[in-house]
Amino acid sequence: MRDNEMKHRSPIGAIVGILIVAFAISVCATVQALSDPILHVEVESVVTTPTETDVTFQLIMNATEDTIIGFEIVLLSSDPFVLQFDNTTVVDTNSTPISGWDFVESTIFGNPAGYMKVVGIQNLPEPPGTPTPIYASAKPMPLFRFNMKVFTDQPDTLCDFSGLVMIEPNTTKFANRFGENVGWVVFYEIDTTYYNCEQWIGDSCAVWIDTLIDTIPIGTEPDLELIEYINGQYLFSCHLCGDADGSTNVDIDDVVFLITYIFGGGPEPEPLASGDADCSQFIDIDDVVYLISYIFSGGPEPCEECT
Ligand SMILES: [Ca+2]
Ligand SMILES: [Ca+2]
Repeated sequence: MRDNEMKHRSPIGAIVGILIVAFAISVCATVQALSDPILHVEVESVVTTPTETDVTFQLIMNATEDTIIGFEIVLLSSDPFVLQFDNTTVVDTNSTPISGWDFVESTIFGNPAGYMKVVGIQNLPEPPGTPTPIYASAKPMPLFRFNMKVFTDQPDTLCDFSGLVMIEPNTTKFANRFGENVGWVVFYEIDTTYYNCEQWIGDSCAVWIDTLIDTIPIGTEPDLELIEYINGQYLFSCHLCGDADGSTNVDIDDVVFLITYIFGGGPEPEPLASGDADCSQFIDIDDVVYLISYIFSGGPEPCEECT
């Protein structure tokens, strides 16, 4: 039976050529776009002081629909002349991966070092079921920590200076246990040069039907509907939280200053955030109570990230 035989139809094939189409997966992506992202990747923000020469960041991830067993993340500094990557201290403070990854390495590049690539892989243990680091869950998990070096011999110039540690989406990938990129769209090449022959006459086909579509993956790119990237911010703060009067220490004078500001129309703290002793983002009576507790009753110290 030759009716079902497939044969190359070169004349039409040459005319039709090859169509490049984002195919099939786009249907899936359309459905997914209506739901929440399946990956959240975040560089946590850091508030530090201008005299700090090493700043440690943590990168965390929340995978809601798939188990992640590998990643390749490219980070970049918005101000590499101030804050540069330092690959000698990538991963945890003990030089071990936070989440039990089998292998993590980092590479810095750029001059000054404004880029860093970190690669981690995890071999699933046998038999399956043994705990692995990044199961799909609603719980954010740390992937690794990394240090950045501060380059300046004039710390005072960094007062209230802020910048970003950004995630480069187009080169950052997360792999699941099947070796697939999570949150990426696959683009296919559709080859229409092959057809079925319905009726043969001798060695020639009289009637061609039913295009056979041969699909070949030709590329991928991140689907930002599926992955949420959150950049980290660093801020060099020159004020002490709770030091409402700017005296460089925290004492009863700050309580008086805050009470006068809140209730008596007195001057506001400079900068305003220095009056936010509990880092609630507001300055109110709670900060007064917080400071009184700290000064007189052994309560917790003023917070560190009043911005
Ligand atoms: Ca003070
Ligand atoms: Ca407050």
